[in-house]
Amino acid sequence: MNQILGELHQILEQKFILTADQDKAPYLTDWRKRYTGKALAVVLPKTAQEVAKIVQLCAANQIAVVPQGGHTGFCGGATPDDSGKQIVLNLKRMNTIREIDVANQTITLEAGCILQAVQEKAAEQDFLFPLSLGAEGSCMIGGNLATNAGGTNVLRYGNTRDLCLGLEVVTAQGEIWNGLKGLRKDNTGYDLRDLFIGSEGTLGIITAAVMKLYPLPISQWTTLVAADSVASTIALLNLFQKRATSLLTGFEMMTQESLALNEKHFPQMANPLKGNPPYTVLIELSDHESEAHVRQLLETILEEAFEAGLIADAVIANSLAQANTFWQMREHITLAQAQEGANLKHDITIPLSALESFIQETDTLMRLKYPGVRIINFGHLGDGNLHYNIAPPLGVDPKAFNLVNEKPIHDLIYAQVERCQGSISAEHGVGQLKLDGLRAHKGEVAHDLMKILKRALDPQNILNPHKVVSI
Ligand code: FAD
Ligand code: 2HG
Ligand code: ZN
Repeated sequence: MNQILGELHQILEQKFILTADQDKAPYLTDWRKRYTGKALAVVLPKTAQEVAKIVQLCAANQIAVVPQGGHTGFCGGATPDDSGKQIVLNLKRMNTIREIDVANQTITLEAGCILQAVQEKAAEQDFLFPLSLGAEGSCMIGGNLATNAGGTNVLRYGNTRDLCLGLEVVTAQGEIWNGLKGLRKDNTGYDLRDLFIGSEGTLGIITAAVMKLYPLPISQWTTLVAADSVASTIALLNLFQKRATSLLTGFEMMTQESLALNEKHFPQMANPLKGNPPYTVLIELSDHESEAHVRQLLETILEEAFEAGLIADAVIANSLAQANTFWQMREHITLAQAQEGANLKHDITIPLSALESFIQETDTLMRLKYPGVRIINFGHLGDGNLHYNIAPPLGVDPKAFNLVNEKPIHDLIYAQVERCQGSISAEHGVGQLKLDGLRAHKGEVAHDLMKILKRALDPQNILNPHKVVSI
């Protein structure tokens, strides 16, 4: 092992090879504090060439590499195992925006760019980079691509995969694949880019990307509305889809119980809607015409929704600051859950036509089998993506509760997901958290194909082994 560290010094300056426990520690525990691993070293390369040389060295010595961005992932994908033999390769020093191509409406950037910095850079040139999620102040574009992150704008702009036109990737053999063409059409055989996106560092290390940019909307209106049932929220979504079409950029749902937890930990996040409605929906419209045009449209649709009995109350944000407060209320649910203690996350997608039945049946089963359990259900309803998270009954220690109940609760919820033809991972990925459940969920043929791909691209199994699929 000392020999490897010695050879790493031929590639990187000493200060970019972390080996002391206190220096490595921040890179070894995930955001949820669910996983803590050990590492031979944490390395911080600055260029794709350095990444390639590190991978070559690891390949020659059969040492596993765990790629890492902002380490905000929810599935333990960026945390090494506890052998102390793996190398964590964090990309944060690769944070250069290489180019904004105004005519092509693209941005070429390195994997370690922080998402929020990318949004800000794009806005400076009057562009929107639409990927947006609660962790945007610390997650990195390489991590977003590797997890195919979703977030709050998927409804209009798609997930990270849809925003990507090209990639630069270091392969498991330590070669650099330059696929950084910013083309919107390119049917030249297998789509390698799509293979790496969402592969969570198991097939290659993403070092740079070309991403799409969009014109910045000139006006956005955000509203919170109260609904009584899942059926009404879906009917409301369909109404907005019909009347606002592509102007609809956000449609997020929060249950009463989710917002109560928010208010407990962040009293300033109180719901401005009266009477704690069963469902609070955050809706955002974005327009390129005029402020008056979109405001008028919003009011007309809300009126129609009132008349149809779909909503009971609505508050339209009267300033950007108030709109931000509405969004913060939505995004603080994750933080409120973290404050409350460990919880069981279920990041699932259900076809919208089956959503009501899923929630009704699953809520009933959960309350029957686990009396007092708190169902913290919220999410990107416009995408059919629920965060159906479970917290123990009040006063029960979360760790003790999860120790006994984690598996049966996952089994119960995932059985309902299968019944409804949904997905057990909508946007957070698989990592190590869902490794075991994946085979049953994907089916044998799909799972075997995934293993064949992994073996073909990484025959030595050195890239993030035992994440996503085990070979
Ligand atoms: P990491 O956590 O560092 O890594 C994630 C995975 O990608 C790991 O498997 C890692 O090995 C791999 N990886 C990282 N960088 C590379 C690379 N350059 N090349 C190859 N593999 C790599 N996710 C959503 O989808 N939607 C949300 O709305 C959302 N909201 C969140 C809110 C909060 C408060 C938090 C803490 C997280 C949220 N997430 C959300 C989860 C997380 O932010 C995303 O998964 C994000 O894309 C991870 O980026 P990261 O840079 O932190 O990646
Ligand atoms: C969100 O949509 C994130 O806010 C986090 O995906 C979801 O905390 C969660 O489970
Ligand atoms: Zn989410």
